[in-house]
Amino acid sequence: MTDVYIGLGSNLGDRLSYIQQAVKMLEFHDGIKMLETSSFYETEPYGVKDQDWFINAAVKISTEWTPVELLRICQHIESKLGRKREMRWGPRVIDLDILLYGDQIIADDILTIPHPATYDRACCIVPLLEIAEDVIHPILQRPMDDIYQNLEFPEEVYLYGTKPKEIT
Ligand code: A4P
Ligand code: MG
Repeated sequence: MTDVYIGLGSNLGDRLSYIQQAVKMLEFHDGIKMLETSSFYETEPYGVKDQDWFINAAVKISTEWTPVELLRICQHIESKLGRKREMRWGPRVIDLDILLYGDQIIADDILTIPHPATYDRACCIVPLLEIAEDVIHPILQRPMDDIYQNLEFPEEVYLYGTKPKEIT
């Protein structure tokens, strides 16, 4: 069994419901034990700026599925929830990213683990921090909160429901 962190994001339609449904589908999937769920956050879009804000969250699971098998499970959940693959970094009803898979480092055509978002995206790191405080990033060899403290251009991140009204 390996401890794995998965990041969830949505910025289309009923964002909250998509994230909640995806968490449940992971939780009740064969061979996956749900260990922890982060709070939900509203996050400024990274990459393509001209799109709605996201809701992001992260979960910690324990699993025997290999990284590629887990990717297929995540993609199956995405398509069950109606995700269509369109623009890179563009709007999506649900996105599941394998952020960390134990301390494995993978870089091939199918998978990049740790996920690139774990280096520099506040929208990914803030939820992750809540449930992976003591985790050392396998490539950077630094704890997640140290990575967070040193982000150069962090996107804005608010706990769900606390985003000031003047921010659209
Ligand atoms: N892939 C490689 N490594 C992984 C991994 N660790 N986990 C491959 C999951 N997938 C991985 O993904 C494209 C391909 O990535 C897959 O076929 C898989 O083999 P995708 O989900 O189809 O496409 P995508 O998500 O549009 O592309 P990408 O590059 O993964 O985008 P990101 O990096 O996920 O960014 N802003 C905020 N605030 N919050 C967000 O959640 N998300 C994005 C998407 C942009 N801006 C955002 C957010
Ligand atoms: Mg993705």
